[in-house]
Amino acid sequence: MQNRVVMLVDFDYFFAQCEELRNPTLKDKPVVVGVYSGRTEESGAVSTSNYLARKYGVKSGMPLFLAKRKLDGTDAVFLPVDHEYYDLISDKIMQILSGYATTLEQVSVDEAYLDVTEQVEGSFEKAKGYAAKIKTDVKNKVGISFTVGVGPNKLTSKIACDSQKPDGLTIITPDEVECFLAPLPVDRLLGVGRKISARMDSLGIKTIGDLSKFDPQRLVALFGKTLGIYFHNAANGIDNEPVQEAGEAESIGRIGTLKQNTRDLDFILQKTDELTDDILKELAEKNLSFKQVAIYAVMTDLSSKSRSITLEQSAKDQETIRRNVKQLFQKFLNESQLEIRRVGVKVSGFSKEEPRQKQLTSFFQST
Ligand code: TTP
Ligand code: CA
Repeated sequence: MQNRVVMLVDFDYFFAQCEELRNPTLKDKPVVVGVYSGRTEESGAVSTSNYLARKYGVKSGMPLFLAKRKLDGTDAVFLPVDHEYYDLISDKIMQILSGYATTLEQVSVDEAYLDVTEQVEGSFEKAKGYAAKIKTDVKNKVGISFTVGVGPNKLTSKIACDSQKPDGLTIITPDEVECFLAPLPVDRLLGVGRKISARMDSLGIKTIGDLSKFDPQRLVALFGKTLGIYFHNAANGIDNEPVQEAGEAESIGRIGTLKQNTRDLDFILQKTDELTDDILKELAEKNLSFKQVAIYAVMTDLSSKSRSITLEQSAKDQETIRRNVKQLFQKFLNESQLEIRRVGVKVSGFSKEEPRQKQLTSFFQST
């Protein structure tokens, strides 16, 4: 059997990079994106930060007041999380990535595995150029950079990806897997948390290499059959988990920048019509109907707002999206004074079209 070529794509400092994308003046400043708990002005935690802020010791999960203290005296910018916006950017990138792979498995808002075995004909040499091409394409189309790890399975590509960030590209061929993994600390393996790594440490297992040489029967005796076998295989770079398409996307959205800032409804609708057509293409490909339509607007002061509407019945046509987008923007313009800079359209609440006959049968079965 031909070996697999699996890629892990992990977007760099994602939330913070999205913020830099909509406001490029942030690029040379430390940027911290956080969740504000609202109790006091300073209470909350850091979601992520750009690499400049990380140089000052800012880390994900850190209390915001601590991050503020570390960045004292710099021109650091603190922003609240804007999931709607990050989701739109993420959707756009995932859509591009899926065109480059036989299967794409999205694991989080900023991470996806791609099985590209066919595309590169099983060659890791070709995979290098292929990964570089995907990076350039996404950079050109969306403006976001990411890191890629390539290996013969998910386990290896994940660890390869983590080994060099940001904007990294690390390739581990099947021959290199053992040497690559051996010197790494054992807690780099998925499933080896603090407790287990402490236990392994007491057994003299510090590196993945140590674990790979440890008697597998003893591992089973110590950790149980499932975990014991998993640890033995993982340490030896063995992982047969396929790259699996997850269920359908929860939403399909597009976002675009207007040629000029405006409050003119017709001008806005020209852009949203373009975005709508793009969404319709994807809906048709996936044979989906939607039940919610949402709009998104980024204002000239870079604040952003979204509005949505739930339909009485699922729909899949252009007219329904256009009509609701128009209504939502009409209402929105009445409520806001600012000019709009970027606009987005999103549909969600999907159902798959079923043949009428099948619908009837399931109706009778359930009564
Ligand atoms: P990560 O991929 O862990 O981090 P990152 O993309 O910010 O940085 P990099 O990959 O370059 O190291 O997480 C992805 C996003 O998830 C991140 O941008 C923000 C969010 N996140 C949190 O909200 N809280 C957290 O504790 C972590 C780790 C991430
Ligand atoms: Ca990331």
